Amino acid sequence: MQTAKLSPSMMCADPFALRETLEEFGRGGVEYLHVDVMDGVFVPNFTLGTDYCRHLKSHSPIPLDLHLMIDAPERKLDWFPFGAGDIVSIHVESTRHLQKALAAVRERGALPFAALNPATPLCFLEPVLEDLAGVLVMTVNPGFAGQKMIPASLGKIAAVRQMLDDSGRKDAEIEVDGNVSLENARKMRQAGANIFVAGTAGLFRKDRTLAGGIEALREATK
Ligand code: S6P
Ligand code: MG
Repeated sequence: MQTAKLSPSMMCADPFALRETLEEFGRGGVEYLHVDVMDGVFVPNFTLGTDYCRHLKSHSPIPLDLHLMIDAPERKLDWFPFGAGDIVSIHVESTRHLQKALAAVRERGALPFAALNPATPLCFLEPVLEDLAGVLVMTVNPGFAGQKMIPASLGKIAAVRQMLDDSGRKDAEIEVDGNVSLENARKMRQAGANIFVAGTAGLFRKDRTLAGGIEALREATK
């Protein structure tokens, strides 16, 4: 099983305390900063954009985990700052040129992930198994924080793990995004996930400090 990694969802972070938040993430050794990019077309919301990514890059050494929820991402990759060590997730539903988009991410030295909405079947991954470094399994419908995990997600994570293992891609990672609470994180880990997007359910909570949340998530995903 791959090492468990944390990717805090920056759309859930307090925008007035970003400096302290990034310092805390540095101390906690978080592996990625998850940046939700929404265009109001692919998903019914707008969120973080290219300048925000640039600011994160210049204020923190933590690699970015770009979650592109935008139409035709292959035409927009040049707008974003990413390179070696960063993850870029392309939704299979967002493009007619999935392989091209994944290859373009790889060409820039980053890690191409294919993202699946909850109702998207696994077969979309088959033609691109060699092109991806990982799969992002959405455990809620993308667009908003604070939703409940769709129960079928756990079976889907296990099925993706099986598919990757059976096709000689034991090295490929599985990221999960949506309602990663301590309880769900444990189940997602058991099902085969190893990168956990930490949002309002597990990390950005009033009853826990960020340091406490990181520690609790580490424990839940051991
Ligand atoms: C949702 C987005 C996510 C959320 C995250 C929030 O469209 O892709 O990354 O920010 O899921 O986490 P939570 O714990 O509030 O569901
Ligand atoms: Mg996301």
